[in-house]
Amino acid sequence: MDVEKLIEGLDVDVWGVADVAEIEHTFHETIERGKYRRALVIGVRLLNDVLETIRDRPTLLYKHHYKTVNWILDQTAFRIASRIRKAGYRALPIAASQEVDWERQLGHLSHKLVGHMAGIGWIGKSELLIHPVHGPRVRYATILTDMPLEVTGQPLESQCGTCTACIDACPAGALSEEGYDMQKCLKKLREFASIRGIGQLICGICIQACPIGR
Ligand code: B12
Ligand code: SF4
Ligand code: SF4
Repeated sequence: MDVEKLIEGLDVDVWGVADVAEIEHTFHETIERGKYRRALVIGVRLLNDVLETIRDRPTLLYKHHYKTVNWILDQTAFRIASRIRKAGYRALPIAASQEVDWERQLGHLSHKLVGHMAGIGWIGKSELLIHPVHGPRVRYATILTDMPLEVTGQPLESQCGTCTACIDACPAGALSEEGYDMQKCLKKLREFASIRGIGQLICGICIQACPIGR
């Protein structure tokens, strides 16, 4: 079975397949080594109109959109995993947004890393996965499987060039040409989470600032 068949009729805007052998050393210890061969990453595009409501802080509309897209991704990953299971293979869906190590701020695996290795995009100066068409305006989930899916691509070179829009826009000073300062970003996100009705570690300013995909 190919990926087109697995995602038929589902809300998937972007997808790619990476070789697990190259990245499984980065997975959380709950994921058994050698059990899976492929990582199928799926992406759902965010809506411009929602992102345009973000100026200097996350809005309630963005918070709801974030939750809705995560829910769609998790449902879709489950449905794909079920199709894989019915075809006789293993499948482990990894949530769009779930932390497993709060001290180090880690998920079970990095969707950005899977996407990067599958050739979906590059890691931009914002530290986000930048798709050549949709930019950072895509959220992701991953399905691990032993189904022998074809690996889709090679990591893309950065095409950020001289752009510094995300660096200039970040209210925490967390972005620079030298890299991303997670502690500064996290501090700002905690501040935003305390705004009435937000309650989530979200921001969206570096997504909204990127000219790619706007
Ligand atoms: C914890 C978490 C956070 C934390 C910590 C962020 C961080 N950088 O680690 C906090 C709360 C601060 C945060 C903030 C945000 N997050 Co967040 N977050 C996550 C989460 C749940 C886990 C990330 C994780 O495990 N990071 C650990 C580090 C080690 O990995 P990484 O940076 O993802 O990947 C790098 C390393 O793996 C490294 N690497 C390590 N080993 C190797 C080996 C090889 C061979 C290579 C090449 C690379 C490599 O390269 C990778 C690429 O940079 C993911 C969902 C997920 N499971 O992926 C979402 C996720 C990364 N967040 C996302 C988003 C959008 C945000 C925010 C914009 C908030 C918002 N939604 O409004 C900000 C953006 C911050 C920024 N500029 O990066 C999206 C990114 C989408 C995209 N297009 O890139 C994700 C993927 C969620 C999703 N379902 O789409 N996040
Ligand atoms: S999520 Fe907000 S605080 Fe964090 S890097 Fe992006 S713009 Fe800066
Ligand atoms: S805003 Fe510019 S520098 Fe930042 S990720 Fe997008 S293209 Fe790259």
